[in-house]
Amino acid sequence: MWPQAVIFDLDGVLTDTAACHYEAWKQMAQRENLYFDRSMNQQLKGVSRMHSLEIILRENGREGTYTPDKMAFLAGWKNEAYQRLLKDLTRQDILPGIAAFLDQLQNAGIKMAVASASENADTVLERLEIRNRFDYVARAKEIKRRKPYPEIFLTCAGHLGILPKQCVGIEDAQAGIEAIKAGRMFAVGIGVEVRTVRPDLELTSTAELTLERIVRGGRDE
Ligand code: B16
Ligand code: MG
Repeated sequence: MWPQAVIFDLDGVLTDTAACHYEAWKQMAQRENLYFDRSMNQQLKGVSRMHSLEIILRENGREGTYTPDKMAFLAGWKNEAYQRLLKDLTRQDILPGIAAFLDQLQNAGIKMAVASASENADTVLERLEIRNRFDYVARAKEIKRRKPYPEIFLTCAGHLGILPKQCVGIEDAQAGIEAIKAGRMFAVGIGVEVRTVRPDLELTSTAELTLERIVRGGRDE
């Protein structure tokens, strides 16, 4: 039977926390008199917290002007603002088609994991009331080489005890697709703006996700 496991990205695949990240970064930027807008927020998709801050400073021509302590303080400040916003997240914020897709995978006995760059992944999944659907949730803090390196997806596969070629990865960011392909897994892209590596199966919305489509895509490979 193929696949034996499906590994999900979180933001942009299971839910859309980008709006909360935007709001929290906006508050931090206002505090620091930095410019921040929605197009800058787009660049932060799937990017770690500290790397996101570096991008915001670079876009403001302030790269290298903050001490590591100040950077850590601001990243922490943004995270507190973000966590306050997460309190409003509910089951209603699960993206279209995901609940039915998780049921389908569970009924087929397929293992499930989450490979997110977010250190708040557990909290987000709890708020969405789907934490217990996953056999493993990667700890972003323990991942040394972030996406586009395959480490986080391979770590998930290892914890599930499933070979990479039996795994499917689902991502909305180009770096995530590169990570899945570098891990030799089948990649499903959700609305990915392809600049480098193409997903094996390209979908425009999570509402299109079904096991049949993935299995068909795998056969066409
Ligand atoms: P945190 P993903 C990513 O989630 C977000 O897309 C990105 O905007 C965020 O900076 C990153 O998580 C880290 O999140 O500050 O909560 O640790 O797409 O990898 O699920
Ligand atoms: Mg994402």
